Amino acid sequence: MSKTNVRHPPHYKENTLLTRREFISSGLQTTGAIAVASAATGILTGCSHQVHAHPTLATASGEITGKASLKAHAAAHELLVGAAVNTRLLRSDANYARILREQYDLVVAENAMKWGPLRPAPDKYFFDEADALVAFAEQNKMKVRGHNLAWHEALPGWFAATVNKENAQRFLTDHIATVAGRYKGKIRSWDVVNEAIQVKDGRPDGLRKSPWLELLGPGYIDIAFRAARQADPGALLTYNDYGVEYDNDEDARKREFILQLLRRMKADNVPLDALGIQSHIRAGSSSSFGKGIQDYIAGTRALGLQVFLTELDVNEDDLPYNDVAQRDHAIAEVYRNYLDTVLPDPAVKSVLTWGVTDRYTWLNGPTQKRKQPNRRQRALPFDDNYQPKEAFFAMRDCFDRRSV
Ligand code: 9MR
Repeated sequence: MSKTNVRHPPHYKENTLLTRREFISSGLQTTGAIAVASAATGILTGCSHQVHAHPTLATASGEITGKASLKAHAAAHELLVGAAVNTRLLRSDANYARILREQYDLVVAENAMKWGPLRPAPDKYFFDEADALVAFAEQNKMKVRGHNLAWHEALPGWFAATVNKENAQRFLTDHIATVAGRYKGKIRSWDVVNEAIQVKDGRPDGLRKSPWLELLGPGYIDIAFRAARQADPGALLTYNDYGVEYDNDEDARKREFILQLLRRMKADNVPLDALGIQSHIRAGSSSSFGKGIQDYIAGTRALGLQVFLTELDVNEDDLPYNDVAQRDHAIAEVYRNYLDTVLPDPAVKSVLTWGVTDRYTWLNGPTQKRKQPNRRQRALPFDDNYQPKEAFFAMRDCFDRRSV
C-alpha cells in the first residue's frame, strides 16, 4: 500500500524477516522468547542449526486446531480463510508452514507472483518461488490466489528503460499469457489489476498515473482482464484496491471511483468476477466502519460480483500506550468491528490476512514509515512466538456470527 513507485531490482528479496536491530528492539518478553531468540539468531547469523519456537497451540484459551481452526469455523459460514505467504519461510520455518496447514485453506504469495520477482530480465522468467507455493497448496489441498498481473509497484529494475508505448501492450499481454497460463486451472482467483485508482492524482476518472496508464492509457485495465480470461478461463478475475474501508470522505470518494470503474467494465463486457477489498485497517483511527463499506459491498453484489477481503491486517502505530495486552485487545476490537460490519453480506466469500504471524508482517519491514519505531507492530492473528492472539479469537467469533 506504499504510495511511492517502488521498483525492485531483479535480484528481488522479500523484506519481512526481522533485522537484528528490529529483533533487539522487539522486546520479545512473552513465553517462548528464548526459543524465538535462538531461532532468530540462527536466521540472522545464517547458522544452519535452527531452533524453532516450541509449538504450543493449545493455549489457556482452548484448542484451536481441527474443528476449532479458523478454516473450520469459516467453512461453516461459506467462507474461505487465507493468508499471504512468504515462500522462503515455507522452507526455513516449520512452525510457519504448520500454522498455514492447520488454519488456512487459501494462500496468496506476498511477493513471489509480482512482476519484479518473476522477471529477472525482459526475456527471462523465474518461477521457482511461485511454483513452490502452488506445490505447497496442492500438497495440502489448499486453494491459491494469484497476486498480481498489473500494478504500479514491484516492477523489475529493467522495466522503465525497456518498456515503451510501442511495446507495452505486448509486454503486458505476454506476461499475462505466460504467468496466468502456467498456473491455468490452479488459481482460484487472480488480482488482475491492483490499485488502479488514486483520487489525489486528480483525473476525472480517478485513475492512478501509473506506468501502465502512462504507457497504454486507461485501456490497459480492459486489456489485462481480457488477457487473463483468455489465459485461465476458470480463475475468478478480481480488481483489488485499498483505502475504501472507513466512513470518511477520502474513502467515500475512492469507493465511488472504484464502483464507477466496475460498472463501466461490466457495461463494456470486460471479464470481471470479483472485487478485492484489501482491508489494511488501523487501530486508534478517528473514523469508523459502517454504511460506507456496506453500501460499497452491496453495490458490488448488485453488479453480480463476489467480494474478497484480500489483505486484512491492523496497523497499531496510532495506539498511545505500550502495554501488550491492552494493544492486543484494541487490535482485536478493530478486527471485530470490521468483520462484523462486512461479513453479513453474502457477497463476501473469503477473508485473507496479509501474513500469519507478527514476526514477519510487512508493517515491521524496512520500507515502512513507522510512528513507533521502537515498538514492533502486532498486526496479525498470531504473535512473534506463533501463539494465537485475541485477534485470532475475534476472527473466529466473527465467522461464527455470520448468518450465511
Ligand atoms: O507486503 C509486501 C511487501 O513485502 C513488498 O515489499 C511490497 C512491494 O512489493 O508489497 C507488499 O504487499 C502489498 C501488496 O502487494 C499490495 N497491497 C499492499 C501490500 C502492502 O504494501
